[in-house]
Amino acid sequence: MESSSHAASNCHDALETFRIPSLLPSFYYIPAFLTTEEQSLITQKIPPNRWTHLSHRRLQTHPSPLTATSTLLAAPLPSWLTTTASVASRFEELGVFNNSPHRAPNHVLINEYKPGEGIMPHEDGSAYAPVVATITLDAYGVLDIYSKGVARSENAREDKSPSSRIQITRIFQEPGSLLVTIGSSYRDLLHGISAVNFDETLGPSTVANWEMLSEETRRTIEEGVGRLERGTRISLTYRDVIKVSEIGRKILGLGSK
Ligand SMILES: O=C(O)CCC(=O)C(=O)O
Repeated sequence: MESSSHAASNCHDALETFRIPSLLPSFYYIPAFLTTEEQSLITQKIPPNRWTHLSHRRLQTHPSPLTATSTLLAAPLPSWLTTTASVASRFEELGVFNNSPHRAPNHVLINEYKPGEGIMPHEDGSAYAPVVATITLDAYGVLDIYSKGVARSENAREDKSPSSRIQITRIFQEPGSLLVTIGSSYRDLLHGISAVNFDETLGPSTVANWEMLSEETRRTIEEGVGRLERGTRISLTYRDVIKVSEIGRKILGLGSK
């Protein structure tokens, strides 16, 4: 990881180097945030018995799912999610959570997508502070970014089907990369991952962070004339849940993990 010497501050100075220039505002792409060895150290620690199987992916939630009132029952994140490869310290160096209420992540969703799987365009909502740090493990991903507007059909009724969304761009996520989404990028845009076996037409005019990708990645894409075969990708999305209840700690004695 290309680290910064900036001390953590109230803004995101250390992240500025990594801002995706063609995308305003605040998407940051940090290539090679983790080495291949660090990625497999984390992958090996993902508990095999915690998966929830959804129609187009499987999911784990740590330390626990939010309650019906979008509250997190206070409990620490499993230490392997923060200390392996010093992930939490690296977030601090970059100042990723400097402006969030707890100044650190308290919740992690782990998604696994096999080739042909994805997630519909959506927003992450107000339960979380507007900052998400996404680590990509094992295989590349392509995040589609959409405006919240929808195309209107001839009879002027809103068509909210995925194909009617207005796609703005795509962000290519190399294995080991970190993508940080902050502020209005979080609040005002939708994101999704198309459920395909191959990504097509990848290139400088369609991928917002093309210039930030490694030469090897760009060469591989160019050799495939913009076409790339999906592998199985795992994503770790670190967030800060705004409402935290201490009741779990008090009643259930959580927090000893
Ligand atoms: O896997 C990803 O990179 C995106 C996950 C996502 O959009 C979500 O969990 O809301």
